[in-house]
Amino acid sequence: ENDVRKIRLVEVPEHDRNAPSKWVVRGTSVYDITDFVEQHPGGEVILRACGGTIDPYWKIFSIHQKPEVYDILNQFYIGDIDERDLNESGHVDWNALGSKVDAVDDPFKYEPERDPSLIFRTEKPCNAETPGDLLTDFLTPLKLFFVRNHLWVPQTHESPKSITIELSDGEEKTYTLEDLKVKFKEHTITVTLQCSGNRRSHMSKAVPGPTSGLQWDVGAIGTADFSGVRLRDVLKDAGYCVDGDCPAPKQCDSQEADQHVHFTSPADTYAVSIPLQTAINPQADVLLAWDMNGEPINRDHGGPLRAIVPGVTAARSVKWLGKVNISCDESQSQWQKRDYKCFGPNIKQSQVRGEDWDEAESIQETPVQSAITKIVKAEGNSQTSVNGFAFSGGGRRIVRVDVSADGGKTWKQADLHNDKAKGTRRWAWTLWTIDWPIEELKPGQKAEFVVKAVDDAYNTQPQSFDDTWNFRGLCANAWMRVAI
Ligand code: MTE
Ligand code: MO
Repeated sequence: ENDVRKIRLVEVPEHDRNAPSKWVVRGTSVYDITDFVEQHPGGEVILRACGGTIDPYWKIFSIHQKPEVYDILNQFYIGDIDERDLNESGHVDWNALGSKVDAVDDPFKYEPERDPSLIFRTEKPCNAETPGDLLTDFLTPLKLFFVRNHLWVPQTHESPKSITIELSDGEEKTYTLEDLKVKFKEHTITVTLQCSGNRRSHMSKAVPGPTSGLQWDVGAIGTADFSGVRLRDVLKDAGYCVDGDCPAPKQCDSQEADQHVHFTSPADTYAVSIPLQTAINPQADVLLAWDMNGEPINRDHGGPLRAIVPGVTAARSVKWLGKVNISCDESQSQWQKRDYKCFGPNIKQSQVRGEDWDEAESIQETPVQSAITKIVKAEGNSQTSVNGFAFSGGGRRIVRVDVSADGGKTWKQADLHNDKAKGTRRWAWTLWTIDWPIEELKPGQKAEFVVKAVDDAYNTQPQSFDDTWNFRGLCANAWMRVAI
């Protein structure tokens, strides 16, 4: 304990965002986070706290207040504030520094209003899902559409009103929303967006144990008509050769010759990428979208402009989109490199090192999924009606939904609703219903309804979560069971 380095408070402001070594203070401990800044999930915002205390920020960004985050910070511990700079109650006497302690502007002050029937998993940032029994419309009503924000919602004046396309040679072209509307053909496609973490709470009950992340039930999913222009058309206009006599594509040094398209939201600093092959494929329907169910995309869902990547995990459909660029490598962001990847069921989070993350595959197209959303119990002589959705990634249609009332011993096929979806392939979920005659549900005995779906590649869902378990609880798609 004598080895603890004692740091005088006046030294702290010298290690601000512009200094070569950047410090933050939490409580009375000092951390040199220079090497962490680049990996910070929230991006550059961490720089605001450098040269001062991180405490007021963590009060606002309360997602930091958990052991995993304390562990990360502890790796960068360098010493304690000298006792001479503490007040009688043992706290750092920041007042001694005078003007150095600015009030922290709370970026969550300007969040939009939200429907109280959503289930809020966190408030700041807002992560809210649709209750299952309200997921019964083919097109999800906008006010009920799940919200998944990693950070704050940009204010209207902060969100980009134009989009800059940067090609691999660095050449840039910028389009305002108006430019996009007048220059290119408008397309409307029906797309189901599903968060990679949907049904995570179900996976958390599997034998390997709890998973880390927001413990969603079935409602981190929704379907809407999105209107906008094809990214392919815009890339072509910006000078990228998409068809005809194209020169040989740029040679990339990385192992995969494939290039990637990055989507960046400058306002909340979120960024991810998709394969260039998906972006330019005319059958993939990737959009720069401004309308959702016929209305301008609202603030929560990424308006004025967001990327829509159909059939791909919703994390790639970047909201408040401002920049699109082509690169030899995947996006280097936290959300591309250190998240949205599944490891084997034997791997614990603490075992995974940087190289392991680099080698694991990013989730793009998602596996076949289904869920029971609403059960209407039989009254008198009627039938018990079981309802749900089924969905598969990559534009694969749902061809069959099997439902059991006895825990998966015997099965029947559900009626698939005949909702028409717009788009080159099937990017939307299929809703289904099955009515179970009362006499087939043994009186006095508990029924356990189970659902599994089959897509047009004859992929189906795993029976249990035990063997697809991964510590982040991603792609949770085992049979769904509901006992009544
Ligand atoms: N885009 C930005 N700019 N910031 C975000 O936090 N979250 C992503 C994606 N796009 C996110 C984003 C994730 S993980 C999901 S699941 C979807 O947006 C959610 O879209 P929604 O909130 O419109 O339902
Ligand atoms: Mo997500």
